Amino acid sequence: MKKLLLATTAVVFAATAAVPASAQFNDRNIRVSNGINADHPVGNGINAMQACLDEKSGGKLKLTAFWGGALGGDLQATQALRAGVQEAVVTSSSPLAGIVPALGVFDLPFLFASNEEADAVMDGEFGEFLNGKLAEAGLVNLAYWENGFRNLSNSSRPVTKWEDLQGMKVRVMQNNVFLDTFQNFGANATPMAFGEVFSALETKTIDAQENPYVTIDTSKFYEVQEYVSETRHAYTPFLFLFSKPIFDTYTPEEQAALKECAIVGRDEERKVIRELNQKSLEKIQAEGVKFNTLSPEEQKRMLEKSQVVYEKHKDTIGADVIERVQQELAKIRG
Ligand code: TK8
Repeated sequence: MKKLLLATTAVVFAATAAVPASAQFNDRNIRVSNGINADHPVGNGINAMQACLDEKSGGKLKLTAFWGGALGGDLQATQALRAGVQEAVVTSSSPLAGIVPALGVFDLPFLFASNEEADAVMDGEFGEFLNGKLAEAGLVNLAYWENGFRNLSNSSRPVTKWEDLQGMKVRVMQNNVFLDTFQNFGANATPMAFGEVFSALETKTIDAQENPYVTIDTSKFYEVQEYVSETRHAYTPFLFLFSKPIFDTYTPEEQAALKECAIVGRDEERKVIRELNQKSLEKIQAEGVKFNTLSPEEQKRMLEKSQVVYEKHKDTIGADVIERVQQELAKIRG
């Protein structure tokens, strides 16, 4: 009997040690806003993040994802985070350059050449440096996920050189670097929230838009576009942002779990999106969209043509910020 009692006490002790005390984890419903749809790899990332949170918090930290802009556009959702009325958003950095100008660095045309370069910059010192600026604006960036290299789709003609963009009505994100980049190529650039893009393409209010293949696939832009050109003119990260006013009320254990699990989600999302990229392109083509690539010479020409955009936005983004990222890239490139 005594032996049994001892054994039971040991089990009880072991259990209390393993399961976090309730003060460390509270029931939290975390609303996560997304502009893209649930079948985008961000969905896989959120599932992986949730599994990680379940394990760490004993089921107390719950993510509820909203898709297709159901909670409003990226910018609107981000402002709700800053005001402390919504917990989280997965957003491209670009629409937020008005809030944190340094984020505009990622919009500079042809800055990154590969996923590996982007990962190294985001997950390294430079990413941390920008996280500091986001925190000052009331935003905690839990991790950098991937949106990816952006390509152009349109309903008019194949784009094989920048001159082909002349007069084309191109939707750009709400971001001045993108606006100037496309205007500089002679396009009629129109800033627009992501949620309006499909119907604007459908009604031919605009001719073109630019996004990674996975978005052209999962947001069904291929239904209302005829050409896709592999321009890879910019890489945009997704930021997994949390409201700082809300985050600051969470316990240290909750905060740590969110940060660690956002990294788990990031790794899953990046893995899935990179597998899907080629498949999405194949699907878009199978749906009848005509595909072309750009020659390396043309990409170089476009970069040269874009130097005025680098110059023009140097002061807004911060010359120090641009220098910093270029130094990082030089290190990575060896
Ligand atoms: C999704 C957006 C989108 C972005 C854009 O919410 O606006 O074109 O690339 O994927 O963040």
